[in-house]
Amino acid sequence: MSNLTVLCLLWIVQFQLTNTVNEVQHKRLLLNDPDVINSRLINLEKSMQDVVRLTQQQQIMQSTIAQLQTQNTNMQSTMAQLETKNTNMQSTITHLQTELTQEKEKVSLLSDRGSTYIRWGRKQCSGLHTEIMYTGFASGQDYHRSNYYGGPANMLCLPNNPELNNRTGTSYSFLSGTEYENGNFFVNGAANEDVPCALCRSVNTSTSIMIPGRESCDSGWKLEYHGILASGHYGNKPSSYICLDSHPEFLQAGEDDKNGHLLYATQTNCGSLACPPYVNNKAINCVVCSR
Ligand SMILES: [Ca+2]
Ligand SMILES: [Ca+2]
Repeated sequence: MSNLTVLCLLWIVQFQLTNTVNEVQHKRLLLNDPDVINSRLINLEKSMQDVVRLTQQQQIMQSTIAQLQTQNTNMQSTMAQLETKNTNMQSTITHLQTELTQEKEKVSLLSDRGSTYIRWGRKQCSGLHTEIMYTGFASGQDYHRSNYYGGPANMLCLPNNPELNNRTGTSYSFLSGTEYENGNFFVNGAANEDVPCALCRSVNTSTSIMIPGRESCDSGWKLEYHGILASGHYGNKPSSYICLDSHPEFLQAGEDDKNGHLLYATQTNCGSLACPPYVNNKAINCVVCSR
């Protein structure tokens, strides 16, 4: 080894040692530096603050979770109550549907009911919740036959579309058409005209009555028609009392005076009949009511 080499090696070793000593001295300087310590304290304080903040957030989240769990429990309870209510409502709806069906059946039955009456002197019914069963001819026993005074007293409303019987009668009981006798008392031009009639059905009612002496119906009753009381002549054969419409019509081509069963206006005859309230020798109102 040459001297130069040795010198070089010594220089290198010295250089390394010098560097090492400098490094050590530098590190000691950092550890003892107040700025470094202060910086580290500030960082530590920030970290502590972060920990505190995160802990607070965690507590808030735990509180929120607890509240949500409570709300969830309440909602489940509410859901259970609503399901119970829903079940009850479905039961109620089923019950109401059954009742509705029953009521509809009752209404159907009620709409099917009706009462009937004869409207004397008219070809049609009033049309006020009425339906016509048939229209036809008023009829009764002939007013006179020799000196006999027996036979039927009631009147009939014969339909205008008869189904005829081909057997010959026995000449002991007769049926004739009805004429307005009594001049034009019932209406102008009525003398000797023939009398129509209609069998009417008042729907949604169960009873029809004729009230003599009245021209209106009591509350709750439906007025079908009103008019005056009519019947046969006291010197003729018996005839029933009927309520002749206040605006009577005539049958077509019936103006000829052929007599038959005859209608006269009936009037009051005081005595056994209480006057008042009635008045002697007056025509008598009548009305047909239903309900
Ligand atoms: Ca006639
Ligand atoms: Ca006549």
